[in-house]
Amino acid sequence: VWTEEPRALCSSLRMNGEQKCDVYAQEMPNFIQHFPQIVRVLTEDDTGHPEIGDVIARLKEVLEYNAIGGKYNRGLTVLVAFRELAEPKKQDADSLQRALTVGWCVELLQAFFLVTDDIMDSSLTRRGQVCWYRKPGIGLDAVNDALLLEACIYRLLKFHCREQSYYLNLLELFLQTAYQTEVGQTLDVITAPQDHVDLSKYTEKRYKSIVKYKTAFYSFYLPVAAAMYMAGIDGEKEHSNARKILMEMGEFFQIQDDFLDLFGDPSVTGKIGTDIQDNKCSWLVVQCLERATPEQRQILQENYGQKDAEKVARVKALYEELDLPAVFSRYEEDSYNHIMNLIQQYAAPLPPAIFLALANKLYKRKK
Ligand code: GPP
Ligand code: MG
Ligand code: MG
Ligand code: MG
Repeated sequence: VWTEEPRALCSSLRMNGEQKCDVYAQEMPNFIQHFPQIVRVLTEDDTGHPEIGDVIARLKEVLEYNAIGGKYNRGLTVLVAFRELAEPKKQDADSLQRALTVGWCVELLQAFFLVTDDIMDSSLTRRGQVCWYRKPGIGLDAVNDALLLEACIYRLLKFHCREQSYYLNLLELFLQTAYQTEVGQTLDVITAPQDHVDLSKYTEKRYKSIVKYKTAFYSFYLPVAAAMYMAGIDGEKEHSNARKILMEMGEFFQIQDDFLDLFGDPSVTGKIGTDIQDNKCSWLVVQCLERATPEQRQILQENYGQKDAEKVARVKALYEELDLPAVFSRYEEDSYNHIMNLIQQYAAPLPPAIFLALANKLYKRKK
């Protein structure tokens, strides 16, 4: 049943109702205010090396265009989880400063992925503005800009965390997560060839592998795991329990993303969908194939994976005939219940509030 709102669960855990539950909103001003310092540290290189002054100016522009304007959920999760996990006496100003920085590192990893993902997906808009690679004068130079964003992660980690006992854990976590995401992006692009439609590849099994790697690790496990390491929690059991919940949230999050790609409002999501045109193994096409008659399958075969707006509209109409929006609503409800069960089962010894606050951000989101 869809009665237990995260808010109700929070109060049942004797948390302070909505106020304590929306820790994300509380941390937001703090998080945003830290950005100028991130830019300052990253552009200080300038002073000793005047010959790269123009590079630094470009980097500043890249950071401001591509790291700002999202929801900051991933970055805020580091901060929220660190506050829940670290003992109060270990939450001094310097430690919080480091948690803010690591949160921004997750946002920079995201910016690096999004700049390149938008090129691969031929997307038009992102976060309510033109994709960076589509800006006049940028084009494929955006590839190098993305590489700069990635390099910034490791420069920040070195600058702020090099002396910390968890430094190596954080480095390995970011490197491994980037690899996993790239594995996922590879699965995503090779399952969506540009020149032909092969409906037999769009299976539930393939779908789950794609989203586990391309989304769940970096969006959910990474920020919580980073906070765990910073709080001194480095046991394999603790990490695998947290991962169990977070990977499931990640799968749900990407299913929502696929649903919103077609049924979301671009003025709210900030991006115009491309999954049908791009021949993607989207949750919608997988659901469609599980329900389609041979005739409907033929319609999909003839209209999927092409730029033509009429063909895209034909696919959307087919999804509506099959009631996929209702299928999604049912799935959302089931997934919510499933995740609440996982939290009860696997949160300990971590406070369930970390996972509940995340779930609170996720369910029924429109962007
Ligand atoms: C989301 O896919 C996955 C990513 C943004 C990871 C990209 C990974 C790289 C290694 C580049 P998506 O294309 O559905 O996202 P969106 O809908 O935001 O474009
Ligand atoms: Mg994309
Ligand atoms: Mg993509
Ligand atoms: Mg998408």
